[in-house]
Amino acid sequence: MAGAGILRVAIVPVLDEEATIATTVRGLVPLVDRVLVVDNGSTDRTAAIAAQAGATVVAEPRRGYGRACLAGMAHAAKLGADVVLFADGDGSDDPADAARLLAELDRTGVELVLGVRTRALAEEGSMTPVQRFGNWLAPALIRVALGARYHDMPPLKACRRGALDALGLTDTTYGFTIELLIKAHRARLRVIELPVRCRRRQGGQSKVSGTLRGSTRAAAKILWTVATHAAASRR
Ligand SMILES: Nc1nc2c(ncn2[C@@H]2O[C@H](COP(=O)(O)OP(=O)(O)OP(=O)(O)O)[C@@H](O)[C@H]2O)c(=O)[nH]1
Ligand SMILES: [Mg+2]
Repeated sequence: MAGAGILRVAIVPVLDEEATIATTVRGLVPLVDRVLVVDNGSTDRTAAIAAQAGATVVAEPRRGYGRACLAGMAHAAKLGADVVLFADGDGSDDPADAARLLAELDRTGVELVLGVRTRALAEEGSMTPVQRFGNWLAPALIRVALGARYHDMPPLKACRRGALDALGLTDTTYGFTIELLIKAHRARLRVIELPVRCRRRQGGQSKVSGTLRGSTRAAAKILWTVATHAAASRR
């Protein structure tokens, strides 16, 4: 959808999502001009299936969710994207919500529209209690430390590319989204949160919240990122 000369690009960071990537890509193709699937060294058929479904596959062999997002942003910049949309590759985001986020960005002219996963709209079993707690805790901490008012660490987010690039994001792993929220707050970007559905992953294996190793590493990185920025703001 190349509306009004605005170039929209979706960025989907993936690691071994062969079961879900085709549906994810097909859901996004009608919404944007280009779907970038950033393949983080998958050992399954994710890359081939994504390409077949209509995505441009960007290879980023250095592991890390943030590294994949940053590689997607660099590619989007080369394409001259005006708007970027981040979505997960496991089918947990509803394309109808992605469309609403993009429409809200257009309608309001703000820099960032976040999809907040609300309990009322969440599919049964789509988030573990630990994940729910973490997604509440991190925004609560940055509210106390920095006065930033967010209600989730959203995988689904629509951003103006220029404003996003100007934030100078650097986190290469699971601190990426919280760093984005913190820096957007400090840069006084205009942010809108919209309630979105959260579905169960549509297949494949969880890498983050469904495993002890993934959740522990993500939680440690998120807390460390919050603490670092909170300490910097007091200097
Ligand atoms: N590029 C990259 N992507 C990753 C990595 N780990 C996870 N992902 C992707 O990030 C997204 C979120 O990971 P998930 O495993 O779904 O994490 P989650 O949503 O907490 O857990 P689920 O409950 O299983 O959905 C998916 O698209 C993954 O493929 C990684 O190390 N590198
Ligand atoms: Mg997921």
